[in-house]
Amino acid sequence: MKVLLVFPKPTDSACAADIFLPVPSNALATVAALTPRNIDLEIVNEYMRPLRPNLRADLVGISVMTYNAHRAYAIADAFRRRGVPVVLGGVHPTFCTDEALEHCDAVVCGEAEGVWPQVLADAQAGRLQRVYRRDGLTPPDEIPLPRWDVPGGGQNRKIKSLTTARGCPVNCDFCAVSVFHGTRSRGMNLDVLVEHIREVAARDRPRFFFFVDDNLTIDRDRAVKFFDLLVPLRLNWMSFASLDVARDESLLERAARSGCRMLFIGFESLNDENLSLFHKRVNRPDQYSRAIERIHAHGIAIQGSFIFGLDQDRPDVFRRTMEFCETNQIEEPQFNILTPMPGTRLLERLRREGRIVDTNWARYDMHHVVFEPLHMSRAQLQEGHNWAWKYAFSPTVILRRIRRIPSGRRGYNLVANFVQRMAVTRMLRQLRKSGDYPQTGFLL
Ligand code: B12
Ligand code: SF4
Repeated sequence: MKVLLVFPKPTDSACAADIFLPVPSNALATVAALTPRNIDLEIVNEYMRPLRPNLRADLVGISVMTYNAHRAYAIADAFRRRGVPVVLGGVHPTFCTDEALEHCDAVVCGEAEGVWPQVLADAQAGRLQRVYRRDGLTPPDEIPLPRWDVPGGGQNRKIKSLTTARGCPVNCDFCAVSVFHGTRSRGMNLDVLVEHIREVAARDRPRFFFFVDDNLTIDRDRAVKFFDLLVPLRLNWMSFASLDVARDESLLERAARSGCRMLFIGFESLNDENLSLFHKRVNRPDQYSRAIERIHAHGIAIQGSFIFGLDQDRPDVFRRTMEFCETNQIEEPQFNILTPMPGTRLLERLRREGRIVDTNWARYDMHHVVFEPLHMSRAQLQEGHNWAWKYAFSPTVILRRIRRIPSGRRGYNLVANFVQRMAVTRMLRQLRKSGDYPQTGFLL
């Protein structure tokens, strides 16, 4: 049996992340690792190479996020017209199962561990069930290392991504991670992981490892052990963390010593009320500046992410956020529009309040307005978001930001910022193309 695994790329995507951080999702490499070795396997990640329409396969598995669901469904429909059975998995079909079932033979809800081998056996026997769902979450020692050796499944040569734990206890209203992967952090065996990292580092010599956990430092003792094990490998790495990492000098010091060069931090908002309303209580805006200073003091750069359109945001939020980023020298600011993703409490609430105005999933990429904000118009929110990106990545502002970075780190950050500028230009062009938002001029 030949199985084809696909990660779809929508042609109209406005995701800036696709250019400045072109890291293929671990999802397919993980599903590949769960596939018995006697099955012929091929991966097509449309971010890496095009999907040939006549590709031969006996079964197709597609990984689906919300913003690429329309592309996933088009691929699924095309294969099914040729009589090839299709299985959909990932976060979107898990929460929109009935919708997904209109385009496929079976849906895998939740994590694929413990389920995928059964799907393959049923497909081989010609008796696929409609829905597969494992009982409970995968125990950490059953989470496999991703298989990047499968034909077509190549990783970004310079950045190797790896999950070390799943689950997040914070459980913010706008995020489905805690619903999907649970509220307890499930850490994989560190000795096995570090051995794997050692092998990959020796073989491929990547510039960076990207630990794609939701929050690498959520379990402090585990993080300490991990960082200490990484020190001899002399790596450069980046990851996601929450701001409480800055309260712990010794953890920061160990992270830096083990090669941490950048932390992706979700500040989300400068407004306390917003953070309580959306249950992101780990963040305390009055402590942001001090926390940033501490992280910077260890030579760690910050990719800081902000959400616009939260219920307490008013039209001055864009300028205030920009001033904050400049004053605090956030090396790589990122701006998202609040987006009610399937599976979140936010979507339930906005539906109840009658505030969802756009149900086209293609626009659920965090760069389009799909709901009615409380204290500004939709046009103001869209334009404010576009302006923030344009302003933050204008050459003058990049150079101003870079000038303040210590000289040792300036070169890398300069390149990263100008690559991001290209991505932002493309994103804004895409947004203009799809734009039904009049220029209000309120920011000018
Ligand atoms: C790392 C990461 C990134 C990285 C790396 C890119 C990438 N594509 O992975 C970066 C920062 C670039 C990124 C960007 C974006 N991301 Co992101 N990202 C993540 C994160 C933190 C981890 C993903 C991961 O590697 N997980 C590990 C793998 C193994 O788990 P998994 O994907 O869930 O796969 C399992 C199951 O879902 C299932 N499965 C998945 N696919 C399939 C397919 C088949 C056939 C089967 C059987 C099973 C199956 O089996 C797997 C093993 O159990 C997740 C949050 C999370 N914890 O999942 C968000 C997440 C996936 N991202 C999200 C979003 C919205 C985005 C962006 C759109 C944000 C933006 N505006 O830029 C972009 C899209 C870019 C892109 N091309 O994908 C959302 C998606 C929500 C949704 N409903 O679609 C998530 C869930 C975060 C959230 N807060 O809700 N992201
Ligand atoms: S936004 Fe971050 S902190 Fe909040 S639940 Fe999602 S992963 Fe956890």
